[in-house]
Order: sequence, then structure tokens, then C-alpha cells
Amino acid sequence: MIPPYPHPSPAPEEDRTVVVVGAGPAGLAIGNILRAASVDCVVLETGTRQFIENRPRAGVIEEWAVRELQRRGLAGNLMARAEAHDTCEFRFEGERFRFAYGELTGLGHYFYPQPLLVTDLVREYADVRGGDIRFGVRDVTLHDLDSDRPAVSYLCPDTGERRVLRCDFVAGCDGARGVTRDAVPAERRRIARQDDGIGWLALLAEAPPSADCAVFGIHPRGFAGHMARSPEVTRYYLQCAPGDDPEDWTHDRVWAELRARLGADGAPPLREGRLIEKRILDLHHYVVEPLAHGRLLLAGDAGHLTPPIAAKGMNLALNDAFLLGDALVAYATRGDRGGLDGYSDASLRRVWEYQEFSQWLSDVYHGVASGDPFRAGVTRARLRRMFTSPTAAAAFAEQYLGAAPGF
Ligand code: RFL
Repeated sequence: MIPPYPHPSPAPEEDRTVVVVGAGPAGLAIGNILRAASVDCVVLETGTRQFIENRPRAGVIEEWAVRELQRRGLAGNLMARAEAHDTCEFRFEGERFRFAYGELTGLGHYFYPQPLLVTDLVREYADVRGGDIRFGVRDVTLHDLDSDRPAVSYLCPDTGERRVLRCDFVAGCDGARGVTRDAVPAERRRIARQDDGIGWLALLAEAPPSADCAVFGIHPRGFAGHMARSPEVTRYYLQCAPGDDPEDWTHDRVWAELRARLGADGAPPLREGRLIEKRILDLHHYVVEPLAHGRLLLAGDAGHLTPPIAAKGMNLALNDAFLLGDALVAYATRGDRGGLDGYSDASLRRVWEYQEFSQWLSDVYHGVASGDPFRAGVTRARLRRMFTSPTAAAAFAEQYLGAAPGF
């Protein structure tokens, strides 16, 4: 017997104001800003709620971003639970160099794991502000982007039926591997890309932090980094060959390398623990220009990527969300197009500043291990300048915190 075709007629289109594709920090912050202003929206997410609330990634949030979250009623748990940091430490040629950027600027970072922030943002959007969020959607496709009423369609995970959401605007917040960026014809966007040719083994250890601040080990064997995530979990990074297999990095090999690269006179011993995440990142950067294509607006990693070298990606995603969320609210509630028209340029100012800083820092972190005596010499000069010139120190602090005026 031939089984009946399951869906003879497609479901009717729904009319919405904004469709947000992706429930990461960018999409969820936008959703919350829209809900707070009673602007109709729906968030589509391929993962489950449990998946997005547990995916370990970032942890360092700049103070300006925390203040913005706070101003929008999105930082209650963060303020109660995050650790404030105002110092970092470079370890180099067996010595420790403390850098108290808080003293120079009066500002700091907050260490708060991305899964906790995402959990807070989903709860506020869906459970408190009553926002519509659809998890587990499949085959998300964008349509009619050149028209005044574009659409987003997806396969419903429960019925397998294709649903169509017709809307005024699509916010493309689906990260580095999403589909929204590719919905723009190649001839209408430029992607500027840079590959560092360097791998990082990103690790999460079930162990308390081994220092009271972020530590950056600049070593002939390669860079190593240490960053608190919580009192029980610590993130470490080890420079490695791009494309390395994480399975080749056994527990003993990882801790031996970390001890060698982060070792310095007077440094407390590392507090070792089980490795609960091991993944290789091939360090690369890209920027899509412009970020606006008709009624599709890209935000966060969908539009630009910086590797975790300077801990900037989530901060940029939040900056986009604040700019785009406010712009969509202004248009939907007052018909004011200014924010939308200026969105791409406004976002890209901070994006390019952070890309430049990430590249500068990448040279500092990796120069000594490059095997090139010229690059190693330049690295030493940069580090020496940071710790001897108050002007250079102030400039570094400003960039590290994203606190320069005019972003
Ligand atoms: P996300 O977080 O990737 O979220 C995108 C969401 O979209 C979903 N999705 C789709 N949904 C619908 N339809 C589709 N077709 C879809 N395709 C994908 C995905 O499931 C996901 O839920 O992007 P967003 O919101 O732009 O946020 C970007 C940040 O997540 C990212 O920049 C940071 O994690 C980068 N990063 C760091 N940034 C910081 O500011 N500080 C840090 O300390 C920091 N540490 C890190 C990091 C990134 C890391 N990795 C894994 C690359 C440390 C690491 C190890």
C-alpha cells in the first residue's frame, strides 16, 4: 500500500514583526529587548533548550556590556554570581608580570560562563516576558529578502511540516555555522577573512582556578592561557598545530605542557583536575560587510568572528544585540529608521577595533614560539613597552576592556 503523503497542504503563513534566527547571546538579547518594548517577535533555534543552556564557550564579559545588560534588567543573576576581575598576569621568560588594568581605567571584566548567561536570557525571554521561542527547528530557509515582507520557513520538529513566518525583519543571529549569512547573494556581500595558521586546544578542567586572575603564558613551546570560569571549573588553552586531534592530547600531556608553559618564579602550582572539554580551534577571523541586506540584519558570530584570543566574540554579539534591538524597537514603535540605517556601520566600528586588537594580541601570544627570531624580538619589545610605558599600558587597558570612546 502506498502511504498517504503526510502534508497535502502547507500550514498557513503566520504574520510576525521580527523573526530572530538563533538563540545564542545575540538572538536572546535581541528577543528580550523586543519583548520589553512589546514588539512582536519569534526566536527560532535548531538546538534544544537543554543544549543551548549547557554549551560551554565564553566567560569573560566587559564591564560596558554588563552595565548595558543591567540597564535592561538582564543582569540580575550575573551581578549576584559573577566574579569581577581587574588584573591579568603575563608569564614570560620564567617571570610574572601583573597588569592591573582596573587601576588604570576604573573598569574591569566579569567572569560569568556563557551557559549561565544564556540560561538567564532564555528564562527572562520565554518564562518571564512570555516570548515565543521554537526549539529544535530544522532546515531554516530565508525567502523574499528583497521584498518588504521577507519570510523564514522551517520544518517543525514535531510534525515534520514546513511552517512559514512572514515578517518585517529577519535578525540573523545563528552563529558561525548558520544559514542566514549565506542567504545573501555572494555579489552583494564581502567577507574579509584572516587565518592565523595556529591551533588552540581549548580545555575545561574540573578544578578550581590556579590563580586569582587570567594568566597568559608566552613560551617558546607555544602559548598557554588560564581563565577562571567558576570556583569549580577552569578554562585553559594550549597553542597546538591547526588540525591536531584532541585525542592525542592525553591528560598527562596536557598538564605537563600547562605546567611548562605557565611556570614562573613564585607562581602557585596548577590545580589539576579531570578534563571535561577538549576541542581544537583553528584560529581565524572574518567580517561580513555590510551587516544589513534589505530586511535581513546579521548580528554576532553570524556577521563576524574573532577567535577567543582576546575574549571578544560574545561582547561583540551583545553589542550588536543592543544596537539592533534598539533600532528595531525604534522602527516598530515610532517609525524611526535611523538606527536600522546606521546599524551596520555602528556595529562594524567596534568589530574592526576588536579584530585589530585580537590580531595584535595574537602576534604577542605566538611570536616567541614562531621559530622566527624577528617575530620573537618584536614580541619582547611589545611586552617590555607595556610594562615600562604608562601610555602603552593605558592603551592596552583601553583595548582589553573595549572602553575606548567613540565605539
Ligand atoms: P552563538 O552563541 O553561536 O549562537 C547561535 C545560535 O544559533 C543556533 N543556530 C541556528 N538556529 C536556527 N537556525 C539555524 N539554521 C541555526 N544555526 C545555528 C545555534 O544552535 C546557536 O544556539 O552565536 P552568537 O549569539 O552570535 O554569540 C557568539 C558567542 O557565542 C561567541 O562569540 C563566543 O562564545 C566567543 N567566545 C568568547 N567570547 C567572549 O566575549 N569572551 C570569552 O571569554 C569567549 N570565550 C569563545 C570563548 C568561544 C569559544 N569557542 C568555542 C569558539 C571560548 C571558546 C572556547
